Amino acid sequence: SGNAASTAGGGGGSKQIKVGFAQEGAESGWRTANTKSLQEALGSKNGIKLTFSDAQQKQENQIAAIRSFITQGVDAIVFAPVVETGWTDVLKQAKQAHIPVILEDRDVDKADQQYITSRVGDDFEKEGETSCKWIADNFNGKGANLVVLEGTAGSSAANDRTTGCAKALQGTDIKTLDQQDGNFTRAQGKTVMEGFLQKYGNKINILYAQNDDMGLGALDAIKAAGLTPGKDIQIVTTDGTHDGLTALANGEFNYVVECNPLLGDDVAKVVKDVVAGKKVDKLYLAKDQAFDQAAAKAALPTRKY
Ligand code: GYE
Repeated sequence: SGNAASTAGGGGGSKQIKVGFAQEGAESGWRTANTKSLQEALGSKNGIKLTFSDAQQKQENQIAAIRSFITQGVDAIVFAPVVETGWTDVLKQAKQAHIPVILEDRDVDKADQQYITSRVGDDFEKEGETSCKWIADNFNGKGANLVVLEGTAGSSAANDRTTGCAKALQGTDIKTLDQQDGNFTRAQGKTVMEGFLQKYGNKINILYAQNDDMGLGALDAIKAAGLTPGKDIQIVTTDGTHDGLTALANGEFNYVVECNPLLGDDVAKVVKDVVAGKKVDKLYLAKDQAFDQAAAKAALPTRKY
């Protein structure tokens, strides 16, 4: 009969899981790959019905999206917090509604950890440390000058990369001339680098851009100033997107530390386990590697993002 046919179908009779995913924006190549990974995994192949929202890097938009997921009565909320602080009220509301909250990518601060079931992400502090260890290894003892394009002010990705970098530079003679927020975008990476070049001219030896996109934007500014990126100014970035590794293979970047954005499958597994009442870990960290120019050339043909 019709009934037998419908219960025999793919889901085995188990009902769909409703998930609301509040993404923080669409600012970078990393973010594009991350959104795609989550949209694929939080879909029918895992028995999930997804509601997606893009907050355009604005906390108030992200809070509104989470509130609407609570009103809709989703089974789980996934979100990538644009900044670390300011979530307590909305997270309390989710708790009162008995909706588990799973972070993907960035973290919230200590005070709000009590409302978080689990986080799937990368180790940003280690990324910062790896980036600046390369700088220390190559420039310590040469009286070199560094400028830093930081990611979105108040984001855990930027805060932790800055902390990790400071650790690696401790005890070296590398001087940080300036560090400013480039909001993880190409446009702002370019504008802020133009300002650095106007202020410090050819005193700058090294640029640490906390993501590929800001580094790519800075390339325009450096070339417009008549300097050769990768030579006059050596450049270290984070992410390892296709565009970033291409600049590295071309000799315009010098070192790229990976930040894996393909978190969707791990997030889907955590969501399914939590909804099924299974115990999950508080933290799932992705594995990241680092690339020099030769490694980038080797990796590019099979790079997935
Ligand atoms: O490095 C950057 C993106 O939070 C790890 O956000 C993420 C960062 C990533 O805009 O490209």
